[in-house]
Amino acid sequence: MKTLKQILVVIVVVVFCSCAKQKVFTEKDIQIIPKPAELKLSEGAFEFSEATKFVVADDFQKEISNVLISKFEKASGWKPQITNAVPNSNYVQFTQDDTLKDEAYQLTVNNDNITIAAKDHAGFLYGLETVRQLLPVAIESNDVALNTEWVIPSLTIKDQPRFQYRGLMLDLSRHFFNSDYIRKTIDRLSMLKMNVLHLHLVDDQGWRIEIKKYPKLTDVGAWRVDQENKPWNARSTNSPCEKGTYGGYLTQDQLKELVKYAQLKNVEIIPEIEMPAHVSSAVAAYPELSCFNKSIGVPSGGVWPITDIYCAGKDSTFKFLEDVLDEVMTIFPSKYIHIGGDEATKINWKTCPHCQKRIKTEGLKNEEELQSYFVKRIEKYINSKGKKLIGWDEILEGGLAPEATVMSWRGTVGGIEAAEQGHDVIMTPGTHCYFDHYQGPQNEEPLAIGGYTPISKVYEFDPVVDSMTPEEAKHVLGGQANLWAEYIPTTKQSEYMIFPRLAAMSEALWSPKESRDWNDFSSRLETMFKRYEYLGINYAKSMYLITSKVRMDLNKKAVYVSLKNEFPNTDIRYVLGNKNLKESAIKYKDPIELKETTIVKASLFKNDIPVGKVFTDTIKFHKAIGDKVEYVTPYNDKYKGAETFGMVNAIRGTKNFHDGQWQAWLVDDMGVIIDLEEEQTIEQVTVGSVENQGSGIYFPTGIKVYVSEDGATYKEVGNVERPFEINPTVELKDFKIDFKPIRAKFVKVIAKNLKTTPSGGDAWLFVDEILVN
Ligand code: TNX
Repeated sequence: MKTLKQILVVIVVVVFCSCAKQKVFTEKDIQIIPKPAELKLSEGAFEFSEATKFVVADDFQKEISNVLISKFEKASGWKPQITNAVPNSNYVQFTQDDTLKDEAYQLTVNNDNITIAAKDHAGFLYGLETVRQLLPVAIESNDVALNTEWVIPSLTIKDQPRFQYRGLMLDLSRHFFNSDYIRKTIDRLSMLKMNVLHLHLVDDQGWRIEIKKYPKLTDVGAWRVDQENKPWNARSTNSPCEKGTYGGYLTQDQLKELVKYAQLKNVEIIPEIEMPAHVSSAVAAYPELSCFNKSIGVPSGGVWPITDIYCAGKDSTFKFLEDVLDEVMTIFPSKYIHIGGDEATKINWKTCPHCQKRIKTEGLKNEEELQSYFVKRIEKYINSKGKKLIGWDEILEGGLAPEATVMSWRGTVGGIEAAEQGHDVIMTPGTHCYFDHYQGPQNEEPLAIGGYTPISKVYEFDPVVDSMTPEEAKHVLGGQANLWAEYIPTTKQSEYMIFPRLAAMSEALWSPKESRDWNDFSSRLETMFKRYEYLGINYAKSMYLITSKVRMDLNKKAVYVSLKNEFPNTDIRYVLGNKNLKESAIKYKDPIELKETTIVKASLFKNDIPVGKVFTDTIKFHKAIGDKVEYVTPYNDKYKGAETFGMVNAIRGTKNFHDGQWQAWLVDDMGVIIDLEEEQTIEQVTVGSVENQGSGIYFPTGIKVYVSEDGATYKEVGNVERPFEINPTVELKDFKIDFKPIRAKFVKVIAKNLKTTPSGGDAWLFVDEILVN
């Protein structure tokens, strides 16, 4: 006979359980990124509680369970326990299933328990990461989240990766990032089931790995003169005598710790030791590594072309590299060593007696083949230690090393060629994988290197190219996002560029191709944003930004403004003039027609509430719209803008000087004559310009305005002067020249070019519009 107390307990438990399980889940509630290969929702749910046990069979399972348990401890206030024995109910269990593929897992959730079946550590880890993403986002909270039910739906998931290589590259050289940040990045990779962290440890601007046999690599090579106040590509050359103070490096102990940590997260760290170019930092430390033993300082910014490279003739260079690689291989157990190989300008090799001798004795045709010899010799060494070599696609030039894996960055062509030759390939084309590119409209984004790779573009990435045969496609191991760090001085900026684009990359590399669906992904992403917020990740909200396209109809003298953003079926609403967006916004459908100077304000709305940043643009009409423009000095062929009417079409250029709106002059001054068609009273001329010193583009140093009634005799009516100033940003500016009202039919504007940049190069002058009023 049961006692009354026992019966009561049973009733309470039943009532309690059935309450918790009242939540009915639909597919929409499941917001996992990357999307699992197969998912079947069933009725019911599992609720985590203080009594939930994690049943583990080994230390790895214990360690990964503890990570989730500590999240419960913080977010729920209670701590599930670990056990080796399977309880009657309410548990999470790991079960071995050797029939599953590498990294695959099967997750079964029912009212009573959860099982994660896998063959390997990775599978167990990913099963648990999926459980984490099934839980309410508050599981990421550092404070107790009250009123949260820790319930996940009953379901079966059968999941496995499409590609075995799913990577992210961090460039630690252009700006240094410490262990702490790398550790966080490893966590974030594994949350997205990414399994490679490629560390770019060597480049011109800093050597970032301790090598005990060559201490100067870090004593000297890890530090540069601080010129962070100047644009990357306008930094001056440092003398070897000047001591560097800006930089840093990772010790071997720190790197070993990271490797160990990454193993727990199924992330393989692949070190990249660049050669033969991108090594100014090493040459600064040991000048004898270069052809002519040239003493140089560690560069503080852009170096182009890269000529201070390793000598390929001296045997001592190879001795040095073998010593370095020996130490590298004791730190990193990875199957691969990346040796760079990109962007070597081989002019020193052409005149270096050692290199020329090598070309002769090895029977090589030219310097390209000498690079190929270099890489093959290093590959032999790496292979002899049981490792494989990866190089950037330049290693194809002059003949590929026999076992090499190619990382294709200049598009997919190199990858295709390597696969045709039967080599393995990792695809990282700049178009889809370069996270140093802009992800939103350039005017709204923090300074970046250039390019435009919004998250929707990353999401389209497919490492397998249509033209490949099935045999070639098998050689495609996967893909990788690269975050080059010339323009990434802080961890905040690094996070901003990586997230949320990494989520798109992870789905492109993990999920079956057939399940790719931008609408679905972008809605799941909003849940991921909430996770990022709890985790303190400075993710970009660029996909909320509105971009505009402006078109001019010269006959109607009307401008048409179209608006869009990256979310599908977006509800964009706008107002014209000074109206309030919240109160008066109208839904955007077709391009907005404007015939006079107007302010356009727009925002994305969600559930009738404006979200994201408000878009504002003023379309300025003026007296010269659509008028004939004659060029005193012709614009440069590379930047024609909108040709003849470009200067007077009311369409403004953006900070992206390739946007097709800019006309440019190299060294020459700008000189134009506008024919107003009939005599008019005018009192102001405005010249729109952009400055991007890193790209050699400078504001005019002065502007003069002349007017004429007959087009023959001109009279100067106004001018401005503007001396050169260092400017680390990209800036748009309207230069206004006011004068006493005057009647005129012709307006001549001369803008002075800086002509010579501070570092002695040719200066560009860019103009998008001349407004006459
Ligand atoms: C090219 S990608 C490089 C890097 C730069 C990057 C900037 C590659 C192998 N080389 O050195 O940082 O462009 O986007």
